[in-house]
Amino acid sequence: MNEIEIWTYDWVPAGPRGLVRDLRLRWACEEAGLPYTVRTVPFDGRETNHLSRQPFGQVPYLNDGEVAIFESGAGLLHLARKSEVLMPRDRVGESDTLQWTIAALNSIEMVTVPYWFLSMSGDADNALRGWRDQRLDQLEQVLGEREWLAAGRFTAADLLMADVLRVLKGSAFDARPATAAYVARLTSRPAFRKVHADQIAQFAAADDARAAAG
Ligand SMILES: N[C@@H](CCC(=O)N[C@@H](CS)C(=O)NCC(=O)O)C(=O)O
Repeated sequence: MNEIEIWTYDWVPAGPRGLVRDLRLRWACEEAGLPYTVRTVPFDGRETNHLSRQPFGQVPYLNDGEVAIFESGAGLLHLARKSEVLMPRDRVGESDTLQWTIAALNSIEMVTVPYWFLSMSGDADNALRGWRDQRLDQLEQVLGEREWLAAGRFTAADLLMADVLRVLKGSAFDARPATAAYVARLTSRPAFRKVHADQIAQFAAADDARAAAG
């Protein structure tokens, strides 16, 4: 029996397919060889229908035996504690992985998502542009000097950073070749390609179910 259950929506519109953050957890399980099952909660009514499991009405969340955890970063670190593939067991390698995992969320995604949101809301050249570009330039420096963010090898930190970065438009990568190569390298991994295809196929199949239900 697969104890790990990764929860996502039963359907999403076309735009976010391939980008829903359950992909982070699926990807980690695939890399680590951890068996998992994907389960779904209705997208319709998401504001209230699973607040007891995710207090913001979002996905993903994860069950693993007695553990019930939300926030994709927390779920990822939970999985990383189960497999050395995702996080080294030595203190230095582990802390390196932890710091870069948090950096992906709290130094990069914390500006890329609000920047994207303002862009989508019609403010293409918004006030967050300078802040975002500064962070990406600083990361470009780092990635110009190393293949992996932490511990000298693939870890959960790379998985998360690549997932945060891959949503950026091509122009963000134009003058940042190390970042572009890094994202290309990570997203060409077989585990990523599998879960990306799986997520898109799952939501496409849900189109048929919705159509049948009228
Ligand atoms: N900080 C949360 C963000 C989760 C999040 O933004 N989830 C999106 C899907 S990727 C969602 O559920 N959006 C629907 C909504 O906010 O109503 C995490 O990393 O888990």
